[in-house]
Amino acid sequence: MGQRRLTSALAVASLLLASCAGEGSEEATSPEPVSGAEAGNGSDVGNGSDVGNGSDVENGAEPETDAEPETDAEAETDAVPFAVEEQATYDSPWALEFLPGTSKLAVTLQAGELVLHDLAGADEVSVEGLPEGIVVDGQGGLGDVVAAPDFEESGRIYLSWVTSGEGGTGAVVGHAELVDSGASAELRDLTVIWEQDPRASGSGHFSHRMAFSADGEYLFVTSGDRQLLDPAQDLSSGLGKIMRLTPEGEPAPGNPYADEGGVTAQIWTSGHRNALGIDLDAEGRLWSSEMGPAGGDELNLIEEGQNYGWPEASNGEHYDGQEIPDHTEDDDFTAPLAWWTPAISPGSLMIYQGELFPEWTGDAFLGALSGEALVRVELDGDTAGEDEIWDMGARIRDVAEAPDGSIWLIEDGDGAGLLRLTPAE
Ligand SMILES: [Ca+2]
Ligand SMILES: [Ca+2]
Repeated sequence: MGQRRLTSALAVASLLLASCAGEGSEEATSPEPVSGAEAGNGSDVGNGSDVGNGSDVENGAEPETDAEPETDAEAETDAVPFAVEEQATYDSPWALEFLPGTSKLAVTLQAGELVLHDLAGADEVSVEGLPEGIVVDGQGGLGDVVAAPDFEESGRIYLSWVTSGEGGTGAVVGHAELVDSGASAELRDLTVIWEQDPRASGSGHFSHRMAFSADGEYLFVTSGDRQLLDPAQDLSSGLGKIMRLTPEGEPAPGNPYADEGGVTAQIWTSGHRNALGIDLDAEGRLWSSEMGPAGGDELNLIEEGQNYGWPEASNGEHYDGQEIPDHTEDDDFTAPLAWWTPAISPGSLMIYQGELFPEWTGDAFLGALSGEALVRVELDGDTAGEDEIWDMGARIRDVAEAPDGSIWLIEDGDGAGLLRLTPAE
């Protein structure tokens, strides 16, 4: 606790950006990285990706483990523009949420534990009354945690996790009242309000990240493609979509396919692979980060009814080398505003609204898993500009903004550090 870890890091080189539609179709045939990553930029992203080596691709499904990337490039160290202090460590944490009006940071652990970390220094508390039957396997487990817009009055939080049932596994979302007495804490009236539909076999690409709209009226939930690919283009399937729901999990009124009923009525956008990051900017625009296959990780501006292309278009390729046409201007898909090849594996997204790092207000921050980095992308209105990639020397699972404007990261895996970033002296 409080141990100071001097971070050094990579500098980095703006790997690319600017996706530029249109720029790429012929690059699809090239074995070279499609974009960015000039030789010697110090990035160690290697051939990293969110999944394995792709050798077990069968039946159109994709491999699913979070494999360690090759890290054969020499990292050129350089001072990162922030100081890093480790606050605590956890085993396989997944998500961070600062609880409004309190000194508490909620941390989910994939194995099915919710911990309250007190910024004021009181002992940590493990919350009682977590859901039963959480499936902890592969990418599955306890997932995201977000505070309801009226948390300060209601104490309500939303959790996502993976369950199994007829048809296989699938993500669910529930809400509960968090009652925190200081020495102990519990969830009351836990109610499941949404189930990923359909369920599927395997343990990958649940996504199940959540964010509330700026007015607090709607809950966005990312629903991954479960490594089945084609359902992402099928509006009768709930997979490969971003859903817009009421706070009780009903399809939001005014959704683009509201008249269709069923799961289709939940859909806000389609053509997603594994959207593990979602956040709003100060103007209320919704952004999402998405893991591509081999390359083609994306930062997307999420707008009603748009189709983001997967698996018909991607700036990456299939793991077995099979081409996927790159995004172009005239393919009827919405292209990413920033993208990365080779993969960095963005597992989280936070749009910074604080003042502690004034030059970064309004910018997007992505935690990179295989890239073992924190990535900043300059946002200006609805456009994305340059990026910076800072080597953190560990897979980054989530990124969050604290009430004081400091940036907090949580590493991935066992013994993962909870890191507080403040401006360098
Ligand atoms: Ca896309
Ligand atoms: Ca491609």
